[in-house]
Order: sequence, then structure tokens, then C-alpha cells
Amino acid sequence: MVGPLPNPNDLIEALRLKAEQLGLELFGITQPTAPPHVATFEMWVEQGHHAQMGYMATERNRYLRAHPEAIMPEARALLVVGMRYPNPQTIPPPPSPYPLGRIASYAWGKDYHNIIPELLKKLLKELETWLSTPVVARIYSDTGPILERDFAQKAGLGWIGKNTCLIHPRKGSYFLLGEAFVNVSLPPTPPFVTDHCGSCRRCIEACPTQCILPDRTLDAGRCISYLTIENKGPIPRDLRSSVGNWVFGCDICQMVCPWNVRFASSEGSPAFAIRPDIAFPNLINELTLTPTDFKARYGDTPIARARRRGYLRNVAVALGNAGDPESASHLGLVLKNEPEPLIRAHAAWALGRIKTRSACEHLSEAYKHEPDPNVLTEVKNALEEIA
Ligand code: B12
Ligand code: SF4
Ligand code: SF4
Repeated sequence: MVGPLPNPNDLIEALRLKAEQLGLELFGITQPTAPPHVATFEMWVEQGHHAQMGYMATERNRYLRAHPEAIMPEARALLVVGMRYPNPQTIPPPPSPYPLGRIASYAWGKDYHNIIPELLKKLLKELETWLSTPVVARIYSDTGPILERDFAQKAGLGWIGKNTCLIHPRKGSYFLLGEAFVNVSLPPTPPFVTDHCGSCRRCIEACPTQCILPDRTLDAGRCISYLTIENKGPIPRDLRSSVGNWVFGCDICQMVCPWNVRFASSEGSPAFAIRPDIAFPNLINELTLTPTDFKARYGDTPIARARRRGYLRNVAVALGNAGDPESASHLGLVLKNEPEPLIRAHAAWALGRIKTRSACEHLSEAYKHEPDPNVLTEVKNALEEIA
């Protein structure tokens, strides 16, 4: 363990500056002990609001979230950083004769799960040089059993809004978080204690699935972000129309937030390497992505997490919501030729929404030949919807 330092406040300022130079605009330090809202998390799990994210509810996960000191017993401080991603309103939807999907802007660049830990390692290298001693660290960025937002609030990075996001009072909420437990004693930066939501309810009112709960948590199983990313099975029928054209994630409760409307800058961190072509995919083109195409286009982005089967399921739902008659023949080909039943099932649902003669013909054909019972149920439901 590295003992108390001669000039800890100077060191903190030097770390803050270096973090900013690296593209980690938000920086703070807190104690590596339980953050204030462990009980909120426990209640959330008890109520089943984690849906099918079973990893959130394991005994080990719950224990470590409540006892971060067990993650790294020699830790003496926790560094918390925030990396900015682009304001989703920066790129308007391009004019297009074809229906377009929409991708949450945190996924427009390279995968932050890889970028933030690399930047934190560089920051710690600098710390080692300043201290002239090796620093032992444990690094996370959405990669481990810790309450990242709670720690960020405790380290002074911002407050937790009613939409459950961490919001900085002059920079908004388009930030991804990362943390490093370190064996160096550093004084904590002051927590962020004020709540700037006031009587505002814009996020609650704008959420298409009404999944924002009064205790600053979500009924995650209804959140579009969950439905399009974490959910590995079908999207529940009653929620499909609310998903709109979101094919990966959702930004609505942040886009309406006045703190983003006022303060969010257009650019992400330079480290993020934004790809504007990802923002509004042409849905009909996306339907034809082979596994190789999917990997080549999205392999180094967060979109890879949905895998091709989850992503094309979302594309089919978005096409159903767009209701463009031109897409019936493309969905018909998917229903006929796509090997993955999950995708065929959602293509059938989409054809049921399009309701043209061509949609009906594709469904009737599938009714005769479809081997998978779940897909067949979707085909029958879609035909009933058209009748
Ligand atoms: C599971 C998960 C999800 C789930 C559930 C989200 C949720 N709100 O619970 C789903 C898939 C829906 C999701 C969606 C998104 N996620 Co997510 N997700 C996570 C993950 C892995 C765990 C979150 C968790 O524990 N949820 C359970 C709830 C109970 O905990 P919590 O949200 O952290 O909330 C705590 C505080 O709010 C606090 N609290 C409660 N009441 C109060 C009151 C006050 C006054 C205060 C101060 C605090 C407080 O208590 C809670 C427990 O500590 C974290 C990474 C991590 N390890 O923390 C990323 C994380 C939260 N996600 C992130 C992002 C970017 C997103 C999306 C924006 C992606 C997108 N565009 O689609 C959306 C946002 C949706 C939303 N409004 O939350 C970022 C958030 C950054 C930020 N600025 O807040 C994180 C931190 C990942 C990262 N490393 O950057 N996510
Ligand atoms: S991400 Fe979308 S669906 Fe989820 S809480 Fe926010 S607005 Fe609602
Ligand atoms: S939209 Fe309003 S209520 Fe929701 S997080 Fe932003 S300020 Fe808070």
C-alpha cells in the first residue's frame, strides 16, 4: 500500500488535468466503501425490475455491490471518471425514401468498454511516475459488480436525475463512466449533494413505455434500451409499437432533459472516434446483413452486444412500426430464408403491421411451411391482425 502523500491536493489537480487531456472530462475521487443507495439497488432487485438480467441478481453480484471493499481489500481510494459521448441531436435524420432506424448515440463510436479502461491505465501510469512506485489497481467501466452512478454522485461528478442518469450541472448527462480502485490513499473530492430536477417531469412524460419509476429507478424490463440490447428473446408484443424506430438503445429521456438541451455539446470525447454513418441505418439494407457483414460493420462498437439475431429482431420491429409497403417483399424474404427463428418471428409481426396484399401473401406462404412453432404462432397472429 502507498501511504499518505506530501501534497495530495496538488496530486488530485494533476490527476484531474491529465484525465481531461486524455478525454476523461469528469473526474472525482471517493472512498472505496459502500455508496449511499445500496438499499435502492436491493429493493430494485427484490421487485424483479432487473427483468432477465440474471447477472444483476446473483448472490455474488449483490454482495459485491454492497461491499466494494471485498473487490480489492487493499484499495484506499476509488477514482471515478466520465467520458463524453455525442449529443444525439447533433446529427439530424438524413432525408431518405427508405425507412431509417435510430441508434443511441453512445454506440456511434468505438466500444467504451475497451476505451475507458485503456485511458484509465494511462492515467494510472502517470500516477505511478509521480509517486515513483507501482500502483495496484482494479479497473471497471460497465464491466463489474459496482454501483457506478452512485459512486459518481459520491465522488461529486453530478446528481442522479429522475431519468436515473448521472447529470453534470454544466455538461449534461451524455457521459459514460469508469472507475479505478487504487492502493493509494487520496482524499475524496466532495460529493454532489444537490438535486437539480426540481418539479420537472419531462423524462417521465416522454418515456414511450412509461418505465421510469418514482424512486429514481427503472422498470428495466420495459425500457427500450433493455428490450433492444439486453433482452435475448422476443420483444413482448404489447411493447413492440412503443419501440418506434430505435434499433439499439434509446436516448429519449436524455434528449428531453433541459440540462442536455442547454449544456450538452455536440461532440463526444476525441477518444471516442465517432462514426456518423451508424446513427440512422437504412432498415432494408440492415435486413440483409450476414453474420460476416454484421461483425465487419459493428464488431468494434457496443452494437455487437445485441448480436446479429437481436439486432435484426429490432430492425424487423422498426420496419413494422414504419409500415412502409415497400418493405413487405424484403420482410417476406427474411420470413422465407432467414435461419434464425427469432428474426423470422419478428418479420412475421412486421408483415402483420404492414397489412398489404403482398404482406398477406408472404404470411400465407409461411403458414404452410414454417417449421418453428413460435414463429408459426407469430404468423397466425399476424394473419389474424390483417383479416
Ligand atoms: C443494468 C444497466 C442498464 C439497464 C437498467 C438501467 C437502470 N436505470 O437501472 C438498462 C439496459 C435499461 C440500461 C439502459 C441504459 N444505460 Co445502462 N447500465 C446498467 C448497469 C450495468 C447497472 C445499473 C444498475 O445497477 N441499475 C440498477 C439501479 C437500481 O441502479 P442505478 O441505475 O445505478 O441507480 C443508482 C442511483 O440512481 C441511486 N439512486 C437512487 N435514488 C437516488 C436518489 C438520489 C437523490 C441519488 C443521489 C441517487 C439515487 O441508487 C441506485 C443504486 O445505487 C450500469 C453500469 C454499472 N455497473 O453501474 C450501466 C449504466 C448505468 N448505463 C449507462 C448508459 C449510458 C445507459 C443508456 C443511456 C444507454 C442507452 N442510450 O440506451 C440507457 C439509459 C436508460 C436509463 N434511463 O437509465 C451508463 C450511465 C451513465 C450516466 N450518465 O448515468 C452506465 C453507468 C454504464 C457506464 N459505465 O457508463 N442500463
Ligand atoms: S431509455 Fe427510453 S425507454 Fe428507457 S427510460 Fe429512457 S425514455 Fe424510457
Ligand atoms: S428531464 Fe427533468 S426530471 Fe428528468 S432528469 Fe432531466 S431535469 Fe430531471
